[in-house]
Amino acid sequence: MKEELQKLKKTFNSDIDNITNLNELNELRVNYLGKKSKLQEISMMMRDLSIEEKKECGKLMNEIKTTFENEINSLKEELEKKELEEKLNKERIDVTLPATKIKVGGIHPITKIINEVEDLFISMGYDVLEGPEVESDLYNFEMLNLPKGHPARDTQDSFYITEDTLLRTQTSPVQVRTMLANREKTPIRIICPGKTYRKDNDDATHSHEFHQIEGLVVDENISMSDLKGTLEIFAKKMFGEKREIRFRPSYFPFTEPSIEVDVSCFNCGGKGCNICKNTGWIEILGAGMVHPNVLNGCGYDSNKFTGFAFGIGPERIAMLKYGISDIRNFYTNDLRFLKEFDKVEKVN
Ligand code: 2NL
Repeated sequence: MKEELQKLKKTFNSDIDNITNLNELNELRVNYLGKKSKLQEISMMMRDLSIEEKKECGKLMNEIKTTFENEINSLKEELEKKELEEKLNKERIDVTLPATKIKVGGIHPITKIINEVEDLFISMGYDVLEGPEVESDLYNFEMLNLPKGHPARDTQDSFYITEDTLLRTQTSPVQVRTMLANREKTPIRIICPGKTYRKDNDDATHSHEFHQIEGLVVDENISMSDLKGTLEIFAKKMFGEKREIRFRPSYFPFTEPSIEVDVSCFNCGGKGCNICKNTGWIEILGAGMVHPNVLNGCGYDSNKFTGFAFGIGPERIAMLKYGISDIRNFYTNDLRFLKEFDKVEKVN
């Protein structure tokens, strides 16, 4: 029996040498220490031995069993460590690899201009108001001193939806609505940004869909000099602190007097260049004192209240400020244009 045990030890030694992973090791444990193992078989045979022999063999058997267990356990530890290391090696992450680029959208140039203008006028106490793009003929034309048949309606060829609804040609109907809702409550200090529509043939400088930011101030004792001071602040903010402005007489049905406003050229400073067409001045917007007919029609007694209004074209401001020569760039959504533009921050 002793020989049996020695033999078993030998085969165990050679078997354990061939173990390469935990599964094989587990099999080995079942083979050598399990209920149907060789060791168990030998211990059954011990029943027929004498007490002396039982003692001796039992001792040897326990020693062998302990050796098996110890060897299996230490190999188990070794293999577990090895498998963990392999796993960690395989799953190693290279933290120095460049990260996947996440594409972020930019702010559209027109939105940028509108935000900038809004911020400026909010800082001067104005409210920002929006209104419907589908308007009534009444608010879009009639209340703005443009009765049916007025020649200025022809120059604003419009998209009519029904006989008396249309896509607004300017954002002034928002201001009309505001005055009507407040009736002699003053002051009114608002700017109204938004989309506007005119039946134009699109080219480099015309678009049938464009934006406007209109401003309106109504109170007692509002004069042309308030308008001039306000627009000077606007011109300096948008085109640089050194800018000057000048007023030229003009005509709009809803203002009297009406003016066009020029800013001294931000490119040549007034000397003359191709941007200002050698005049030293660039037209930036139209404005005027609110026509008495508009004030009266909207519920403000024109003998008591006066006001100024102005209309800014964000497309025109963006084209000047960022040197864009074709208005269609704003609407064709070419990412190369929008991306390129997003890098530009400010003139002067
Ligand atoms: C332009 C400049 C302008 C106004 C818009 C306005 C609004 C009300 C009353 C009086 Cl409610 N005026 N807006 C005034 C002057 C000019 O826009 O180039 N328009 C075609």
